[in-house]
Amino acid sequence: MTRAVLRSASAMRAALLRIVLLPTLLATAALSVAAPLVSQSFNVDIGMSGNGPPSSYTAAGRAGVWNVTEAAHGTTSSGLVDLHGASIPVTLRQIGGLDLIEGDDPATVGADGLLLDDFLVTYDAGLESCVFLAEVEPGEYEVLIYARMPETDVDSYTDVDEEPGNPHSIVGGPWPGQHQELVSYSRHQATVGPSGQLNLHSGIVPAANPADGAALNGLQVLRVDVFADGFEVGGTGAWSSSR
Ligand SMILES: [Ca+2]
Ligand SMILES: [Ca+2]
Ligand SMILES: [Ca+2]
Repeated sequence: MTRAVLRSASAMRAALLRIVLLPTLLATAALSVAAPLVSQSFNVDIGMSGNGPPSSYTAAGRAGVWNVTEAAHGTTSSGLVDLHGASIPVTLRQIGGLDLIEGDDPATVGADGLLLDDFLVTYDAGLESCVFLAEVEPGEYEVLIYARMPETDVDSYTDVDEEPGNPHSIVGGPWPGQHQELVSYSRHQATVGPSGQLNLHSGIVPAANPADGAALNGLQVLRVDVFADGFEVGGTGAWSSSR
């Protein structure tokens, strides 16, 4: 009897403790939801594993950790990290780029070569290399698509579904010694809605010879919303001046 009473008293204390603690726990949960979520800017080198640029490498966007994925046709890559190396829930599904190629342009050296000299290729005018990003935090993004073939007379045709008007860019040409818009990459401004989808493509330029191929070397996804705490300060800043 005594033991039962003791247990009962102990259970009552535990219940009281829960009642006292619960509002605190709820308040903590509310705070963590209200705080800005982890930045969703990230860099992806599409190519051979272990062959990514260093995190000091900016390319045409922002420096930060480079995810590296072979992004084989029909596969979904997960475990991505943001520029700071923190895990993000974003997944990357690739469809259409059937060949992963290591093709060295002697002109691209150092980290530029690590990004550009490995890439997916499509040789089918009706089949682009498509990257379907999911679980992207809704918001405004600047998207850079690296789409340069090592052959300087072959171009690629890029676009982002979530860019208003869905404009297409033609990317290619001799390496100018550094990244240059429409030579090594195209720049897009995209709005990610509640679906969290962000889809980008690199395909054969209309009327070009499909046998020459079109490349997808990598991508940078830069969130341009500015949070109250200044954690995310925007994209490259080139967008507003270039349009
Ligand atoms: Ca090279
Ligand atoms: Ca690489
Ligand atoms: Ca690459």
